[in-house]
Amino acid sequence: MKLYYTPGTCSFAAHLVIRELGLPVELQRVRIGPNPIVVGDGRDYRQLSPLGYVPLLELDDGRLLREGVAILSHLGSQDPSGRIAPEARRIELLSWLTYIATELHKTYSPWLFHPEYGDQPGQVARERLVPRLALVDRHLADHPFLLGEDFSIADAYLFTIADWSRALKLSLDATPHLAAYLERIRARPSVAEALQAERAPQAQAAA
Ligand SMILES: N[C@@H](CCC(=O)N[C@@H](CS)C(=O)NCC(=O)O)C(=O)O
Repeated sequence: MKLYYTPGTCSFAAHLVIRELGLPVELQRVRIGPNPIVVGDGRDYRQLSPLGYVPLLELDDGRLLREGVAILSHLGSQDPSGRIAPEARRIELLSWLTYIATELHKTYSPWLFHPEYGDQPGQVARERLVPRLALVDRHLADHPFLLGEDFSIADAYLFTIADWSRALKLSLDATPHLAAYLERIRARPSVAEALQAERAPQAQAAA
């Protein structure tokens, strides 16, 4: 399969799950923005993703999977142990994925990836994120991961998104459990592997 990704964006969640599961993948870097292109061959990326956003997963049979939550769910179903997306916790998992996608991801991202909007959306994002991250923090006070003992696809997504707090200059002092959780996940070998692969010369060459 091929993952279309952009460093520093939400596509990292899918990449992290791929590394956690040791799945074979070809990385295809995308330059997002007003004229998104596939880095390397310069193709107009909107031919693949009409709104020009990552992630996009191309399966070995050529099918294209769009939308981060769907991609994470597909990848989760590839885990033979079932631990990264446990079927018995399906609704709880869906609840967290939806919360991250709609309450967190889309509160951070318009400002982060569109500096042309100026700073006001960033200020609005910070104010909206404080209570939303506090809810997560209360949950993590009693649980090492969102579903309890095991790392799940929701953790890959939450780590990717909540880590943008640094770029947004949003202090996590008021959410210490979340801050500790992010450091715990950052220490996982999959994070280093994914970061290294995204920085590989082949991925950088035509950037
Ligand atoms: N609904 C999409 C949104 C993905 C998304 O927002 N991707 C951002 C990066 S995190 C992007 O590619 N933005 C490009 C742009 O805003 O031009 C999903 O959940 O997969």
